Amino acid sequence: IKNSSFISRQSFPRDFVFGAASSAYQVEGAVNEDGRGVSIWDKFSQQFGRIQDFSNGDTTVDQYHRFWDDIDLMADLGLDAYRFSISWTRIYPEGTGNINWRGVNHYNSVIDALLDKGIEPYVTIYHWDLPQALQDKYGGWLGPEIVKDYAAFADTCFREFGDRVKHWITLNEPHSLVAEAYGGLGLLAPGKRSLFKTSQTEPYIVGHHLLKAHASAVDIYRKNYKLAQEGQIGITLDSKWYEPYSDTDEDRAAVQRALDFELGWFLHPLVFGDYPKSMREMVGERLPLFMEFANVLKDSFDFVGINHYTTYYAHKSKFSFLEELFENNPDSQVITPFTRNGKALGEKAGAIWQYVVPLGIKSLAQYIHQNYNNIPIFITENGYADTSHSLNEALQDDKRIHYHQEYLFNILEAIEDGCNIKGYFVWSLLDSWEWNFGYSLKFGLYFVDFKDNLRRHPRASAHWYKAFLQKAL
Ligand code: GBH
Repeated sequence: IKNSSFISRQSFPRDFVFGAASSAYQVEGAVNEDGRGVSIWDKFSQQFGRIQDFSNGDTTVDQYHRFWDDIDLMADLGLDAYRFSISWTRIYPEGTGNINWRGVNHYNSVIDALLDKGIEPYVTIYHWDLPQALQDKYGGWLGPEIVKDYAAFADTCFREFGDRVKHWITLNEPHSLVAEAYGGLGLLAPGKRSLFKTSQTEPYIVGHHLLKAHASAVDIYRKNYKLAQEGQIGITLDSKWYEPYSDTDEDRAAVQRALDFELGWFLHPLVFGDYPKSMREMVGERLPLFMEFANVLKDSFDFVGINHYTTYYAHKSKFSFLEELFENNPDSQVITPFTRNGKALGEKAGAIWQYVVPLGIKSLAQYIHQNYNNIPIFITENGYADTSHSLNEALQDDKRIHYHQEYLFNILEAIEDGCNIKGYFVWSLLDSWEWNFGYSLKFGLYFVDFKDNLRRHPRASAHWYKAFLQKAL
């Protein structure tokens, strides 16, 4: 295969999984229904100035009520799998305590409806919507108590849904949380405590608790459920790819540090039982130790999900005010500019943070292949942001089609090079609520008309994905 426009699912290994992804707070709406409790995003989105268009997820695309119709859309596309997340506060409105059975019933219905159409549920246990009660009680992810509370929630998910869910994802993008909720500009909930200064310690404490929570859940799954339920469990990590800003050893080392402080922060402990060496050296005693827990942590996954959207430059830097912007961690002594001499590595997408660099996904896959024992990975998110609001311009999304074709082509090349990639999930099935960007960014294969009863309209990219997935008879 020499050309990206000729690839289809037939070009991929037979058991390769194709799907689409979403998360609870971004698509469900119905925030006050059936006993759901308040999450940190309910509260954060009401704070003035947090969300670009002053919106929130109270209704969003109403998938809570419309999942039957949305699952029909998925079946029509020919998806093998749907990745969605469980809202913690629908199961435990206060984070702990008594189970809210109406919440459990809801996800039972979603899972059964998917299986009924032959679509496999890939379930994210936690996609950022922490119970506000736990934030208030002990600072949420900052408190060591979170580890056992999260593990108890995960345990309940395994017990109630694990007879039918065979792919579990413990956490979505712990790096985004440490970098953007507790570091950078604090754009994600709960928003770092000081607007003007990033804490020198909090991102590392939060990261440590996220890793311990993940490994505790995997431990419970393996000890109490895996034998009977025969499922697989992993975690979803986010990573960009980086190119050196200049052709120097210093900037090549900056690329390595950028990857260590993004992918390695979480992947290194999971594969090797400790943080990357560069983090130990540069963060010093502010980086917590795992002690005996290293044994629980090491190999605590059957697969790793990778969310990948874009590629930046990496540039060696001791200090720049830019470090406070976006998500650069000052301890890494790297800044990651989008451009060099005014030129980016690829065409700009609709989001300020996204450039189209398809080779990046192949380079990232090869890097994981070479440095992390060729562990099995799923691309659990990959998608193209645009900002089109009118129905007519929105539906002709040729740039999104091009993006997916080129990224899939590079994934195929990576597989042919021996990378262990098992599946691909488009972000996203529908336009949805994009966190701090509100409704201003759109990723959907389907356009959602917020002015006309949330009607779903297939974009050209939905037709393209359907044709791509059509099985030859
Ligand atoms: C994913 O995060 C999330 O898992 C998903 O929920 C989300 O909808 C999807 O991406 C699309 O955004 O320019 O400083 O504002 C991907 C990680 C987090 C990367 C937000 C870009 C914005 C940085 N993204 N970040 S900034």
